[in-house]
Amino acid sequence: MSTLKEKLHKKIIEHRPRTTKLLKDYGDKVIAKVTVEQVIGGMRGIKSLITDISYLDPYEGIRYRGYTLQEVLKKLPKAKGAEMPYVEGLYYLLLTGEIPAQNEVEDLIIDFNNRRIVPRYVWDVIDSFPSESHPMAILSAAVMSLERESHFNIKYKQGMNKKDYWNSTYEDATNLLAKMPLIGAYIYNKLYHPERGHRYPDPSLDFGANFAYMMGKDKPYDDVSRMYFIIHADHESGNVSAHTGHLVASSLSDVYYATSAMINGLAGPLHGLANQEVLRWLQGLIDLTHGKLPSKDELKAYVWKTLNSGQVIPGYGHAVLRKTDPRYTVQREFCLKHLPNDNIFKYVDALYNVVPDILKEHGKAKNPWPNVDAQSGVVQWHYGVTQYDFYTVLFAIGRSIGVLSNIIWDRALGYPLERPKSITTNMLEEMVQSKEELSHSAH
Ligand code: CMX
Repeated sequence: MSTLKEKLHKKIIEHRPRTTKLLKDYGDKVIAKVTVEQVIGGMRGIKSLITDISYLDPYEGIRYRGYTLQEVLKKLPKAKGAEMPYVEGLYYLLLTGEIPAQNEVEDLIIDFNNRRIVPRYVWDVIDSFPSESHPMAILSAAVMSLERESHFNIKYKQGMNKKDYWNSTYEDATNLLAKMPLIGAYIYNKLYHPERGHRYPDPSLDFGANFAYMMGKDKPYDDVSRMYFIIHADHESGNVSAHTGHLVASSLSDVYYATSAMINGLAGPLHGLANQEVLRWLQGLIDLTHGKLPSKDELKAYVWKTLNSGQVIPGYGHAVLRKTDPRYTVQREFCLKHLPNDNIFKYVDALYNVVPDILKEHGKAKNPWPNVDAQSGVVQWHYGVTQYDFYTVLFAIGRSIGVLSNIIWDRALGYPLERPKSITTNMLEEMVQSKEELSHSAH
């Protein structure tokens, strides 16, 4: 057993009695109430999911296993001369709650490298996609095609004990995660740089550096990739991609089905696709102003025009956050250090100074502050990844780290099939109306 898997096993054994006790001793204790607004309004804020991998505070932002993003970036081991930590170290942290030592991450990098071989049929599936297909549709199908490799399915058919579900799920999850950057880079090269042919991975490189190598990018794109995958990894359980992954896996569908489904959820413009929408929206503004940074009044007019035409401002607002997203701030700090004079960065920064006040005046969005997607495309564009349709694939590679970690723990703690109850509009009306109103409406 690898060091990580051994440690994980120990943590699972330690954790199980906590879940058992909660269920046995406090199973019927009420911890929250549900309002009509929440039922109609997409279940906002209903405390009905459990995860220890990450927690999202509305005012502070995300914490991974109790660590803020700044702490994660500071504490996780790094390659020599690197600014950003190894992505493999984050997987270790999310699974165990512990910051790994340098040698533990190095072991894991070797383990990941051994799992990188992608069957040829995956390339065939990608190659067979018709032109103009969206990279997220291709990614989802490529992951789905790998389903036949599932260890979980083989073991399940052989009659596996429930207590062992986590073990083959760990194997499936780590196998898939190791392959995700290769699949992403292959899609990129096929769609936008077919002249490059098939680039093979470099076994001497870690997750982020190998991705940069396969994308044909020099330093500091290795750090850009590490930063990108780490900050997008998890955002607790209720967001569309994480929740979809969890929901699908709860029926004991294997991680290939669950990850493909989470990719499909991430591909919507209100969620992960917003990073592509931000760049599309920014390009509209840049074209309008012929690349010359507009005045504050011109910016305001552009923002109002978008709002008045009934569209959302991409990259702003959030279902949970009520302040500037720390994932935005991490990327902004990277931009200030590495690309302070980048023209698009200047546009993004200028918008930061006008959009929140406008959204407040507009009076609809509960959170007028920027989210992760407002900033992420700018970094990619600066380093030559200008094909913004591809940005959500990068998000998906990162998000798979958190979703897969969660699924392993879901299996370890025996979380059941997810199955909430729905009601009809008639039932809801009856629940809220007083007896008098009911008899009145009956006449
Ligand atoms: N621009 C304009 N209107 C916005 C807005 C924005 N950026 N954010 C919210 N609103 C509007 C909503 O559309 C909603 O309008 P209606 O009452 O007409 O339906 C109203 O304000 C209230 O919405 P909310 O409760 O503040 O936000 P939700 O929880 O419903 O939605 C989100 C959250 C992210 C979908 C929304 O803020 C949005 O559409 N933002 C722009 C898209 C975006 O950046 N998405 C990426 C989020 C991060 C991620 O998942 O990657």
